[in-house]
Parts: sequence; structure tokens; C-alpha cells
Amino acid sequence: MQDPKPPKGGLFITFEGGEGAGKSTQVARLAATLRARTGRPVVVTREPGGSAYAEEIRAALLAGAAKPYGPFAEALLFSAARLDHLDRLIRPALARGETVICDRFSDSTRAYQGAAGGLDPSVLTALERVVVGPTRPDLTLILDLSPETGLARAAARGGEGPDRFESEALSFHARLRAAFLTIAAYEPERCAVIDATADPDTVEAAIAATVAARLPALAGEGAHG
Ligand code: T5A
Repeated sequence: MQDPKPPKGGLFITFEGGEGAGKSTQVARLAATLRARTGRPVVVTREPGGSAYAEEIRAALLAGAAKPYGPFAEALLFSAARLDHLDRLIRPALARGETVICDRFSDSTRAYQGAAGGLDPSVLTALERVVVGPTRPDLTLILDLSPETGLARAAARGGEGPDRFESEALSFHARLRAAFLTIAAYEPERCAVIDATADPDTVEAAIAATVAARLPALAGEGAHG
């Protein structure tokens, strides 16, 4: 494990929200906007995953391999993946002064394994202290929409069918939505709630405006680099 010194220079943005909220769509759009605005590198990554080891853990988690062992075991695995991801990708990029945009991060563990899964919040706080340390996001964009709409979008996308978490009951997804909104209410300086019900262009514009207002270093107009 690397010495988790606070990163200098680079900004760390995370996206959070329920299933099918449009995070992947908007992560890609924001990265393109920031590259054009600043002319500087933007690293796009995701959790679980983002490094070779973490991607292996992702495959097992989303296949439901750890589900029989309960939310604590799953939280440990998400945390193991996060530790590797931070050490190999996120902290080095931030140390180089690059912007990092991550599709889900530790708030997802709080919402999925904590609020919705039933794991004691003090356990999650302890895990965050050890794993995330000072590498906390500068800005977290919480894409908010009803679970019914999000699950319908995820289902309409097709593919391999619902994964480990998509197959949970609607009540689980309702707890997730409430959990993300509670996190935003407790940490308003770090978090911004974005209405994700609108069309992708409208959501993109709301995100771009929020990033420019919250992180002025990324507000520059036009490429110059
Ligand atoms: N998890 C993760 C935990 O339990 N604990 C943790 O600590 C972490 C880190 C990851 C799973 O792991 C769980 C959470 C997740 O269940 P994943 O495949 O990465 O699995 O799942 P999601 O992050 O939920 O990603 P999804 O791909 O399901 O949803 P997105 O990224 O929110 O949505 P996106 O952009 O793929 O869009 C979904 C569909 O909707 C359309 C898109 O074109 C796409 O077809 N769409 C819109 N349609 C209408 N209007 C809009 N505004 C739209 N935006 C996108």
C-alpha cells in the first residue's frame, strides 16, 4: 500500500447514484468537456474496477460470488478493490496534477452495503479511514432519479440481464436513493445532487455548470494546452 499522502494539484470527481442513473453516460461527457475546457489530461475510471486486480474482484462481486457471505464480506472485497485502484491509478494520477473522474466510489459502499445492505455505518467509517484515508473526492455528483426509471433504463440497455445488485427488490433500490440523498445532505460542500430524469443533454449541462461553479480551476473556456 502506498503512503496515502493528500494529493497535490489534481482534482478528484466521483459520480454516484442508483442503477441506470446515467453515470457512465455523463462521466464520458464530463471528461470530454473538461479536456476541451482545460486542454489537460482527464483520467476516467470506475469502481469496482479501474486496475487489473480490482477488475477481477469486480467480476466476482457482480456475478454474486460473495453474496452468500453477506454485506460485510462484500464491503471487504469492494474495499480491497478500492485500495488497489487508489494505489495504482487514482493517487498517481492526482499526484501528476491530473483530474480523475470515477464512476462510483466509497459512497456506493455506504449506500449499497450500509444503508441498503444493513452493515453498521461505524464499520464503513473504519474501512474508509484505512482504505481511502485523505484521498477523498473534491466533488461528488449524485445523479438522482426514481429506482423504477433507473432500473427500466438499465433493463432497456439489454446485455446479460440483471447483475447481483440490479436483481435486488425495489425496496432495496428505494433505500439506496434515500441513502445517497442523506449523504448529500450531510456533506453539502462535497456533494451536489443532479436531477437525472431529464434528457442526457440537459443532465450534461447541469453537471457542467455545477463543476464550473464548485471547481473554478476546471472552469476555463477553450483548449489551451
Ligand atoms: N457497488 C459498487 C456496491 O455495491 N458497492 C460499492 O462500493 C461499489 C463501488 C456496479 C455495481 O456494484 C455496486 C453498485 C452496482 O450495482 P455497474 O455495472 O458499474 O455495477 O453498475 P452501475 O454503476 O449502476 O452502472 P449502470 O451502467 O447500470 O448505470 P449508469 O452508469 O448509471 O447508467 P448508463 O449511463 O449506463 O445509462 C443506462 C442506460 O440509460 C440510458 C443509457 O443510454 C443507457 O442505455 N440513459 C438515459 N436514458 C434517458 N435519459 C437519460 N438522461 C439517460 N442517461 C443514460
